[in-house]
Amino acid sequence: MSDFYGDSLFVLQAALEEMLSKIELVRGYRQIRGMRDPVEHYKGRIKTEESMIEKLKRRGMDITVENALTKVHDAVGVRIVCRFVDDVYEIAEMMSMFSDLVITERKDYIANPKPNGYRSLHILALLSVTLPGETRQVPVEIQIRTLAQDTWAALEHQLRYKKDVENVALIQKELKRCADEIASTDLSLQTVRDMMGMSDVQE
Ligand code: 0O2
Repeated sequence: MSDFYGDSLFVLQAALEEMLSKIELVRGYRQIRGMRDPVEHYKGRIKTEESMIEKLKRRGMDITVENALTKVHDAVGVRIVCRFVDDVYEIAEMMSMFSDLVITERKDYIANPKPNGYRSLHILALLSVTLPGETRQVPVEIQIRTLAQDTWAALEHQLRYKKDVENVALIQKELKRCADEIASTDLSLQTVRDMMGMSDVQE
């Protein structure tokens, strides 16, 4: 990946490590207060060179590292998967409390799903990465969603890149139906959890 990102790869890696450690901090902080761990799992990645170049081209931008790090916001991305919808917003709230992570944009595709049914909360932020003698502002994207939303997104993502799939229109329609059912079931599960008095109990 250093072919495209060059020396900046080092900074992106530092930013990714920092983001993953912030997620662990949030979990630990809640744990010592006896609060439920809302994070089912999480992962992070540096956008591949191919994917970054494709995105720059799609947006009609020059293929430069400068553009990749300033105009595209997800060179560094983390995805946090939660069990319940309210966990998504709780984690978002806690991630926004770090003074070295400044939120620049919030895209709530749970409240406002994409036409294909995609649901997820996206937070774009600038992370201050401190290096010897300098501090860099690195754009990062935080995607937060429920387990069911994540399963849906992974399947839909595969459809995009899979070639020779028959009945694409039918599959898309079915995916949209699943997305709506998931939204409804996610809320029902949350209601059941609350009825059980488990909204903030450590398991
Ligand atoms: P990858 O391979 O996951 O990194 P744009 O990509 O320009 O349309 P923008 O402005 O960067 O969109 O932000 P947006 O739409 O919020 O999407 C950013 C990322 O969210 C995408 O990154 C996907 O990871 C995810 N995403 C957004 N919409 C969908 C969707 O309909 N289905 C799925 N499965 N994922 C989605 P990339 O760069 O597209 O891809």
